[in-house]
Amino acid sequence: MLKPQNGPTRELVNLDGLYAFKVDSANSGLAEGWQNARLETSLEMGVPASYNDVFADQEIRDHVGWVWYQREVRVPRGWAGERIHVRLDSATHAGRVFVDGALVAEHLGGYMPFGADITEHVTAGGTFRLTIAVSNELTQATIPPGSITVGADGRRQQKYMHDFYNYAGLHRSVWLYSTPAVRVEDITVVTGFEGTPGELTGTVEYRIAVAGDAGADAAVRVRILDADGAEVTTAHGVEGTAAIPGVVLWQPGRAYLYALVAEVLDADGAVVDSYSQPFGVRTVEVRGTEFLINGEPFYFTGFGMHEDHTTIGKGHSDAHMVNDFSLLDWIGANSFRTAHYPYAEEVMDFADRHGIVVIDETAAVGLNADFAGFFGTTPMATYGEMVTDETAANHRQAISELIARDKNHPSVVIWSIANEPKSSGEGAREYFEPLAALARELDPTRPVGFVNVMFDTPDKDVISDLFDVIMLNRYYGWYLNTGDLASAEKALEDELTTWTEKLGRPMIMTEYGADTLPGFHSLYGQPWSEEYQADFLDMYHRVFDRVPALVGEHVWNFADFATSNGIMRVDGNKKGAFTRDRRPKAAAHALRRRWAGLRDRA
Ligand code: BDP
Repeated sequence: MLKPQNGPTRELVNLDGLYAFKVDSANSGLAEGWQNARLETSLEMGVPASYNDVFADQEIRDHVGWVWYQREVRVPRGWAGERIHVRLDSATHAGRVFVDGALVAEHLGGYMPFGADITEHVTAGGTFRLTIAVSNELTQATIPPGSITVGADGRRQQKYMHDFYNYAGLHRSVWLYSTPAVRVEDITVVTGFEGTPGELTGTVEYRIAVAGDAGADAAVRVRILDADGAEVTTAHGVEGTAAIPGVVLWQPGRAYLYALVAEVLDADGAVVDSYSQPFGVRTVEVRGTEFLINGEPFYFTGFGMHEDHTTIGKGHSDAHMVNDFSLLDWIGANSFRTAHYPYAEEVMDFADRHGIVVIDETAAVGLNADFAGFFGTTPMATYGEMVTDETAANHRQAISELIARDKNHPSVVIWSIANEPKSSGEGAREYFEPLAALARELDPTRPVGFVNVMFDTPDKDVISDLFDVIMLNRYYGWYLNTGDLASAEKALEDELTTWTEKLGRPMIMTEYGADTLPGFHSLYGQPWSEEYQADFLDMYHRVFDRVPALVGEHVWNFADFATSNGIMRVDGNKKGAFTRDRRPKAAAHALRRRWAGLRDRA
């Protein structure tokens, strides 16, 4: 699944900006054929952004179902004879795309790109009406799951078992692009290296899929360019291995990117299509209780994050992204987890270019009936009741699409296939065994994991042995032993020791954190105070430093974020080291002392 790009044989037009916008209050737009005419509305909406917090209108914020976006698009006149495609980087959670009324693409799952070849529907130099319907509904079958209740007054309400607000809309860019009919459709790059330090040779195994009828005499050429654009080697054929003598490795904190330029050549050797795929040469491996990048032990410092900002919600914004990465750098973080869904491709590209390590997660969050009380949803007894075959099919799709989209990012070192699913009791193993196998089959080169919830301690969990790393979210001192860090310290260390004895695999603390009200100070170790958050993290760090198999710490969360309404949340989740508008709490300074110190010693 290649990201569209400008190149010698391809052109790209960005379709972000203002769209006519209409809320489908009765969810009747499809039946009434809104796609066939100009939307009757005076509202406009900016793309990319979540629409929920943009209007001063509670009905829009609380709407459950479809909303519609529409704009006119002009196709560049130079595109005659080319294939013309539309691409949405995401539509949360379901999208339908119409070109002058014709349905050209639809997709379920809110965090993945999709699109269509619309050549037959448009003309170069002409215009068309682009209409996009987006639904925010979550059901038992979707990833993430949810349920819709209907009140006595007929109002529909969306419930879900995850702790972040169900923002919706076109969160990422929309594109129109051209390609030749015969084109590079996909590229897979797997890297390695051999030799001794100072004289390393990189190995680049590549596989290229070509679409269209290339003809028997067509050929594929691969050119590998270094970061300055100088050609370092070439290869021929749709798959093969190229060597890079004197390779510069991609390393955490020291990124180095090459480009693999895949070219389809016609019988005369002329370039028909060309696609430039950035990649880094690095390896990832789990050995015993160690997590190795390029053969060297790596210790993760950083956060579970969220795509979340005031007003734009989950909308991608380059400036906000740069700000977040700048804060990660300031605090000394070397990594983050894309909790609890795949992030915008711009984020992954930025991490690649800046040497930030990523745990890449699917949107499978909330597959856990034990949270029903917390989120006020119906409790369910068994796995079968909680998830259906359709859930499993959508979960497989989520894993497959994530790996297809992100497989070439050197920054990605672990696939996280779920956050806090129920991993104990009947049905859990049957559900997860095929999913772990699928992730490994699709990418045999990266460790696979899931994030374990605090209820499913090593005595109860029945699936962790299926995975390469143990990723744990723990809240001793917050949800358990609230305000009692001495008891929490003992409980935490005991549990980590038990995991080590049970599985002997590397462990990453993927969440630990305490809600904190900025400006609330206490001499008495009171939960919610800035002092308590700092002491809480400090206690965890003491324990981590005593447990050799613990190979990483990701604080929950990078910044405060929006959640659904509930008596456990005051204006959202406040476990951020930064506030929602990215001001540091006391804990941020404490983390900086620890992590920047660790980084400088490395
Ligand atoms: C964990 C979840 C995370 C929550 C966090 C919390 O993985 O999404 O926001 O707890 O309660 O259970 O703050």
